[in-house]
Amino acid sequence: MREYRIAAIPGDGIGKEVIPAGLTVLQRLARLTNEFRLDVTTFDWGSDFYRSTGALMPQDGLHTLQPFDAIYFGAVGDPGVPDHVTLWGLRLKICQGFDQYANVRPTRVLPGLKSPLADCPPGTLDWVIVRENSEGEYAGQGGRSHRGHPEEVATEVSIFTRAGVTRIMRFAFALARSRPRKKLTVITKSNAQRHGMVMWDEIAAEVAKDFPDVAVDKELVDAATVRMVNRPGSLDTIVATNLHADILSDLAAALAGSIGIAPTGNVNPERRHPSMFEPIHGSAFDIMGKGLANPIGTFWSAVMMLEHLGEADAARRLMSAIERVTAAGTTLTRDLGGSAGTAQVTEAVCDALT
Ligand code: GGG
Repeated sequence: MREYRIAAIPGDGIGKEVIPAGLTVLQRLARLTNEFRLDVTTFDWGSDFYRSTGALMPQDGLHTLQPFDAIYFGAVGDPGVPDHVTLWGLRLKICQGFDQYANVRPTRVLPGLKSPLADCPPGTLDWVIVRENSEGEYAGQGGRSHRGHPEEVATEVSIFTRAGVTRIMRFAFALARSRPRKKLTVITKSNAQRHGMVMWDEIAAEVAKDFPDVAVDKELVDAATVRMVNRPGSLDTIVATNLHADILSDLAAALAGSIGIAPTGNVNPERRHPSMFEPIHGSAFDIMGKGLANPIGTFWSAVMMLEHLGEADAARRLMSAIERVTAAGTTLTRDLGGSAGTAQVTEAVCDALT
């Protein structure tokens, strides 16, 4: 029996509802397949932990997480704690501390669900967005002077390194190559941002030489939003900076039906550190504690986690169960036009597992 150590970090808000739901589905699947066991340790890190200790996670938190095979994460964000404190204190600390530089965000319209786009037949919107996850606009560099004075100045410095851009570009080209259409769109803002973004374009052209079978094109980030809406079928794999891809992937999720269904993997491709899987949505305090959260993004993230662990068959079975539930259309949460709650969707997906 194969055994995996999973660190579960529900975090804040609806993270505390969707992660237990995801663990229920995962444990049911493990029992059903009878081929692997999940040894789950849950950590109560997040904003409540911050209120009682002054930090979102313990000082030695990364050391604690290092032996795990994967991290299953919920969300961060709390109305009582500044967003930059929660984000940098937990999610980014793990992503950057574990060099999870490839943030993979698949988006497609699941069976039975509808895109808000007028002209989007099934199969048209099927993208994977690769978000550079270690530097760029999230380098954390900058500062403020003359605080509170009319002369106040704040700088937010984006840092792009040749090594950082090359490795994410190689990752994105390889991912594009593994998909049927073998197509990569490189997103920048290299008309206005004339240093780092121009280097992105140059490195993309260099890496492309090693992937002659991948069709590559370039798009400015503003034009990319229009193309996602007007010509969704013209895109397949997309690579973009930390900030650009964060924004594009929220749009992508909405165009696929709801941000509640969208998964992500924060991957350390060299496997020197555990990778982390989470829904892309945040803590959604407005619906917290009501049992209304859509757990599908968290279930789909579990599919990605299983793939990462090498459990391809279990991953396929879980994805099929999710798709059976969306296709039936009878047990959907409110964001998808239904009236079911988290618990009902969880039960429906468990029942659909074969
Ligand atoms: N599960 C994703 C999550 O908690 N996101 C919170 C957030 O504020 N993310 C911003 C970002 O990743 O740039």
